[in-house]
Parts: sequence; structure tokens; C-alpha cells
Amino acid sequence: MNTIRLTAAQAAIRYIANQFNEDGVPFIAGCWAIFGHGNVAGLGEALHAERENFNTWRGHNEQTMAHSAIAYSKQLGRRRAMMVTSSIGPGATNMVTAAALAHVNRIPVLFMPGDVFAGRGPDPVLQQVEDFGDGTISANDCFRPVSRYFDRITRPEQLLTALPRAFRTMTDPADCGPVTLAFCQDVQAEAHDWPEDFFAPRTWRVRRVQPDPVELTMIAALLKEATSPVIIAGGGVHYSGAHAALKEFAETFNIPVVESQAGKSSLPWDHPLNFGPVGVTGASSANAVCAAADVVIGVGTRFQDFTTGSWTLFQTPARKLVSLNVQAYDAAKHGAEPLCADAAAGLAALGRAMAGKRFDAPDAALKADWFMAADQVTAAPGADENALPTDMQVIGAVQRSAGPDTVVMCAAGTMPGELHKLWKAGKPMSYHMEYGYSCMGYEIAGALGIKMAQPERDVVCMIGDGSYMMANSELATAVMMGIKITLVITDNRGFGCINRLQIGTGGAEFNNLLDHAHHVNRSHIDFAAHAGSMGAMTRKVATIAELEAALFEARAVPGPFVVVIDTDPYPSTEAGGTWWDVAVPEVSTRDNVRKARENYIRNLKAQRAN
Ligand SMILES: Cc1ncc(C[n+]2csc(CCOP(=O)(O)OP(=O)(O)O)c2C)c(N)n1
Ligand SMILES: [Mg+2]
Repeated sequence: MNTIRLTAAQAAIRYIANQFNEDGVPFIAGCWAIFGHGNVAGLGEALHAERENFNTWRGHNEQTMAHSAIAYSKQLGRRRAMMVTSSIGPGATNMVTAAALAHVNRIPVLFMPGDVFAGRGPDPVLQQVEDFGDGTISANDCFRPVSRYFDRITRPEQLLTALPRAFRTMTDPADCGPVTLAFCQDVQAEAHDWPEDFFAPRTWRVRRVQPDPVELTMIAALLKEATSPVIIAGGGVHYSGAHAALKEFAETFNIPVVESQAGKSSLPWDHPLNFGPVGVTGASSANAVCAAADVVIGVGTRFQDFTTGSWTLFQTPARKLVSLNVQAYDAAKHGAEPLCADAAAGLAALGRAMAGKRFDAPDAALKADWFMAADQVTAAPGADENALPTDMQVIGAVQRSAGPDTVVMCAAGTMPGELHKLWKAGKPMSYHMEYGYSCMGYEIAGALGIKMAQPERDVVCMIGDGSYMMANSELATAVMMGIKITLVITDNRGFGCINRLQIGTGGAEFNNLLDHAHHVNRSHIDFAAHAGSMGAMTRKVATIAELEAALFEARAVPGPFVVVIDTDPYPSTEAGGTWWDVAVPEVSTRDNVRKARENYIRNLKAQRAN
């Protein structure tokens, strides 16, 4: 056997650079890195040595670098991913939030934080977490519950099994998610004689899991008996590339489709069978169809509370739940009849098994009614209106300036709910919402990752002032890397959506809007100046008309473009939506809380166990 002598870090990078996807491109597109002790000498040297054929990028924060990596992979339907490496200790734990985000959203990312010395000679090292009772604990153990596969590399030759295992996890459609290989710093630097064929190029195919014949027969029989089914399209439609299969299935049987946050843009918004967004942030059309459905068919959905109205939405007494999902855990959720398969394969097989069946689709007037309400709130205000613009009007302006291929993205705040309701998504993945973890701080970094994934598409990042303040430094990275993203900052001077939630649960306005938070000096943040200081081109606009003009101007700008607009923190779209379970205090001195509690108890009665 021919061997080659390399350090463990050199071997890791050489192996990673030689793993390909079915399209013949490297599965790992490159590595985001912030160096420190624990990775600069080992992985840093290895990345430098491979720099001609393996990209390394430097960001400003480990968490947000990882958000870029996650957004990149999500936008590409998990067909490619990125690696992120950090120093030991704080650099590593900075990535834990991102790991959780990837875990919730089932997105592959390869975390390679440095770790303490396996040999323990210099212990305790700088940044080492010392556990009094367990010698194997390090800061990286925080990754365990948020990794699909966690390993600590304490000997070089462990990589011979750990790395293939990592790629298996990241390319498995059911188990897909973050992998953490915590890499002890002395081990990174240690040499080993590696079998040469370990580095031979390898292609990782994402298998299309076919349905079990018995499950398929049972589901087909159940659907043949149905009269008013509905399909809930989830993120799995995108990851499976099941857009055409979904369209054909829905059209063949005349079944309405509604979309979760992750599933939005599965069908174009104006497809006659797309009844719109579902759930808490859904359209009245979609929710009416769901309330009347006798069979609810989830396709690639986790049935998160925002999708199910905290399980109050599917009200028909004897209704059945079917879950077509590649992951058996999701396929059997909440008493669902499972159809464990890839979304496209499952829909195609189910289509064959149901041949001849056709349903009566719901009334198209439901959609017309919804769009009448929705279009009203997104319409540009009249020239004589002096009120602060609303976030819905901002969405209208962005929509009018966008093309069918534009990707609109967000993660937390007012915008995810409003965009879910109001954005008219054209092409698949023209809507990129991180609403699994809904993590403030994903926005700018995510937009950067999306643009790296699909440079040919315009990427518009909708971001609240609160989320901007939480994480904005990758804007400087976008400037440095010459990556064009457009940011629309809606400055309502605080956490507007949580302020409304606080009011909605009977609370006093407290500690959400900046004016309601403890202060000696009133907060005034000049977002345009801040973004401009990082090198972005900026515009502060006062009206919706000015916003549209700025967005038009943005098209010709080669680098990041930031538009800031003050908006009213109070209004949100009244139409559509369902109840959302947010627990209200049982005891309070506040009248409003007691009233909200009564309301809460009343609503809770509609919640179904399955
Ligand atoms: C990291 C993180 N912390 C806290 C939250 C809870 N949270 C959700 S939205 C929000 C406020 C967002 O404020 P902003 O971005 O200004 O949006 P707005 O609602 O004002 O439009 C908060 C605190 C979260 N989702 N993520
Ligand atoms: Mg805000």
C-alpha cells in the first residue's frame, strides 16, 4: 500500500477537497475560517497549502460565517455545503447557535473547531473549560445536541473513518445536518502515513428513497376515500427538487397546495392550485382549505407550530394526517400515517397508485378574496399620506422592483410573518426564509451565502433594526469579497414584533422598543452611516416612493447596497393567520393579562393531540 506522510490537518483538507457531488463539483465549496490558537498552526497551515484548489474565506464572527455557510447550502437544496473552522473556546462556542440553526433546518455544514490538547501536556490551556469531574469535557461538547454527527479527533488515524462518516451524514437526505469534528490542536499538527487511496476523488450521491409498497398502498387507499385533501408543501420539496412532481401531482388530482415558510415558492404564487401560505402567518385562503380538509398531506414538512396553528388549524373532526417525508421521525409525527420516502419519488409513486382519481378543488374565490386584502396593505400610500410607512408597504415596494428570479430572504422579526403572507414568490427558492430557528443575525450573513450560491440572482435581505444590530459585520465581508446584496433595513426603533406579541398577551409595552427600555439617553442609531462605514453604498429614504427609486438605483450598483427606511412598529397584516400558542400567565395583577389568559384558555380548547 502506498502511503503519503501528512499532518492530520493536511490530510483532512486534502480529503475534503476530493469529495464531489453528483454534479461533479466539490461538495464542500470552501472553508470559512477565523484563526486562533487551536487552528491557526494546524488547519491554518493546511488550508494555506491547499489554497490553489480549496477556497478559504475570512469573516468577522464565527456564528455569522456559519450562517453564510448554511444559507449557501439551503439555497442550493443541500447539494453543496461549506466548512467552518474556529479556534478553541469562544470561537468554537460562537458557532454553537449556528449549529443549532443548521440542526433545526436540516442543513449540512462541516464544523471543525479546534479543541484542547489530546496529550494534555500544557493543561489548562488558554480558553480551556475545566470540568472538575470529567476529563473528556471541552467547550466543544456544547455541539453534541446540535450536531447530527459529533466526533472528537484525538488521534490522526481516526480521520480515516470520521471523515467518510461526516460526508455520509451531510449527504444523507434523512439524516442531513451539521457535523462537528472537534479537532485537538496537537493532533492537527501530528503526522501520519496515510493510504494514498484515501484521497482518491469520491462522489457522494443523494439517494432517492422510494416508498415502501405497503405504506404506499395504504396511503393511496386512504386518499381514494377522501373528498377534500390539501397538500402542505414544506422545505423537503426544495431539497428533493420535487417542484415538477408536486405540480404534476396537484394538477392530476386537482388538490390545492399550501406552503409553509420553508416550502414557499414550491409552486408559483399564481398557480391556480397554490392556495397560499399556511398557518399562523398564512393566507385566509390556505387556512380555510386546511380547516375544511379531510386529509392533510404533508410533503417534506416538520409540522412546526407556525404551520399547524399550534395544532388548531386542521379542524375537521375525522380528518387524517398523512406525512410524506424522507425522515421516518417526521413521517410518523402527531399520529400521521407515514409515507417514508423522498418527496419527488413519493409523489410520483402515489400518483401512479391513485390513477383515475380526481377531486373537486376549492373555490378560487378564496384566493381572490385573499389577494384583495393582501394587495391593499402592500399598495403604495397616496402622495398625501404623511404617516410613517408600514412594513407591508415596504414589502410592496420591494416586490414591485423585484423580478421572478429575485431571492427575498429574512429570518426573524416582523418581516418573516409579513413576507410569508404577502410576498408573491415566482421561481423555486426565490423565497429564502430561515424560520426553523428564526435566528436574528442570520440575515446579512445569509444573504451573502445565498449570493455565493447563486451569483446570477438578485438577493434582497429584509432586516429589522434589531436584527441588524445583533449581527451586521459580514456586511464588511460582502464589501471585501465584492458580493452584491441589497439590504432593506426597516427601522422601527426596536423589537417591533415582540412588542406586538407582548401587547397581544396582555403585557405592558416594556423593554422591546428602545423608547420603552431603560435609557439615560434616547437611542438614535444612524444605520446608513453605520453601513456606509463598512464600505456599502447607502441611502436613507423617507417614503415608499423614495424606497422604490433607491431599489431601482441599487440594480446598477456592483457591491452591497443598503436602504434604510423608518417604519411604524405597530401595524401588521390583520387578514389571514391563525392562533399561535404562546403561554399567558395564569396569575397577574394586570387586567389585560387576565383577559388574555381567558382568551388563551378558550383558544387552547381547539388544540388537537393528533
Ligand atoms: C438570536 C435571537 N434572539 C432573540 C430572538 C427573539 N426575537 C424574535 S424577533 C425579535 C425582534 C426583532 O427586531 P427587529 O429585527 O428590529 O424586527 P422588527 O420586529 O422590529 O421588525 C426578537 C427579539 C430571536 N428570534 N433570535
Ligand atoms: Mg425593529
